[in-house]
Amino acid sequence: MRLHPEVSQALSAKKPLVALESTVITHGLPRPTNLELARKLEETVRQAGAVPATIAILNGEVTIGLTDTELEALAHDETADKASLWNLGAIVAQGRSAGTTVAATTFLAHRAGLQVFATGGIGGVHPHPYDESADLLELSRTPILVVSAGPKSILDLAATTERLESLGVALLGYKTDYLPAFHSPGSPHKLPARVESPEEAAKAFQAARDLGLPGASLVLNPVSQGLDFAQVEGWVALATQEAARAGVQGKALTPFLLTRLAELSGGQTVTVNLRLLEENARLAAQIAVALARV
Ligand code: PSU
Ligand code: MN
Repeated sequence: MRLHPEVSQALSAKKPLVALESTVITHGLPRPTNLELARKLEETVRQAGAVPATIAILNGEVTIGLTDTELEALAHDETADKASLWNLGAIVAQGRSAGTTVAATTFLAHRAGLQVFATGGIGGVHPHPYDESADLLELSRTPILVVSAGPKSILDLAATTERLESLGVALLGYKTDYLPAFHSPGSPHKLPARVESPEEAAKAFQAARDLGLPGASLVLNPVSQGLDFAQVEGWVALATQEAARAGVQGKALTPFLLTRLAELSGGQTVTVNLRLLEENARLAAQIAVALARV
């Protein structure tokens, strides 16, 4: 595991840090938007007073905090894999490069000693039988705070909410009582708790840690200007049918659906995806700053 010098300094000085995932760079967004976004997220975290640490696997090396040159290389690398828990060891052993999913980033960020992580949307339960993201399991056993705009809209939200409850993942609605649905700010699914500020989120996370709860605290941040829930549902239904017809499955499914949603919506889902990623990075940095004071 290689830490960027700025990241190790921040860790020893107990300065606020925010981990960022990289599957969104390698598989979640079109090029060259992916690189612009990756840079923008780091900048957003800095402006809010924290140190960013984008996590990825570079030529077999787990890297916590990429340099700008490394960020650029990863964003251009069309051969980069998508690293989750089931292929992490093999990618490292074989010297390959990969973006890390929420599951892999959660695992690696926690191992490196980081407490706060920002992403766009988490993986969850797909409508396809037995397709459930490893994000859920990893969030159930790693005590880290993750800021997202909810489970991605391509998922079965009711089932994902039930699984999060069963797995004991702490859910905190950020200024909302209902689960945000990634591209849309709301859904009909009621959340068990709500916080009104970064300080309150930091305190809830700290309390869960002090109690020794094994899982993550998921701060659910509704996107400020999102898309209509029913409209997104329509595009998702269409894209899901296409994926089934084309035989797309496994780890290729999420990237396929995100790409099709972008096309079907005339780019609207990408605009919203970028907005929510930035908003989540900002909130995560504010929470990391508050946590450093708790
Ligand atoms: N958030 C985004 N875009 C993405 C992802 C999240 O805005 O591409 C990625 C995350 O890395 C997440 C992954 O862990 O999609 C889920 O993939 P799967 O459903 O195959 O577990
Ligand atoms: Mn899957």
